[in-house]
Amino acid sequence: MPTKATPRTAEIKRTTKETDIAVKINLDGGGNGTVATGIGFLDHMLDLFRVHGGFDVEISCKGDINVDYHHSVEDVAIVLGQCVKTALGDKKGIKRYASALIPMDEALAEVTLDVSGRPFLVFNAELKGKTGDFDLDLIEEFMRALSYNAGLTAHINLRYGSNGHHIAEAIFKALARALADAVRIVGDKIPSSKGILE
Ligand SMILES: [Mn+2]
Repeated sequence: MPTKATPRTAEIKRTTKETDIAVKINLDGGGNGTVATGIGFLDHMLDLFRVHGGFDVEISCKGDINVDYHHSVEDVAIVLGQCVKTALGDKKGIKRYASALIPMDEALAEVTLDVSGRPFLVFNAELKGKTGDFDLDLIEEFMRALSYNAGLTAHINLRYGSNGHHIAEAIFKALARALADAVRIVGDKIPSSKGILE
């Protein structure tokens, strides 16, 4: 059984013509770390992910933000997802399923996860327009890239809310808390009747 003594960690670097990214994660950390993606709002969301998940996270990204934020947002999610999947290893002893319902002022968001190894995203949240200079429709792109590369089945449902900043924040906090709960070690078996989780 994985113990506290063997923290589940991963570190991945990825360089393309569009972005240059390095991500480090410890799923059994204390919420420490630094995030520097060159995009203020994304740094804010990833800091929430780090703190509310209790994950130690180091993220750096140098991306083609002269174009827009799309490549950087998506590629950070790809590498973060790959790190989560790598750190989880064979998933022995994890809780696997978890859900979090998190309010942020007038917004209430629910994230339900299955650490199944089978990627799937259901995203029911109206997020249009901008907050600051950040296009809010990139949140769905982020969640798709993260869930596909981490091997998560993720259902993201906004119960209600009107302010784009609040909605995004409620979603990231709910994601972090649901993920922290779903990857928690609660036993010593692989939680699947197949005996394996990809
Ligand atoms: Mn905020």
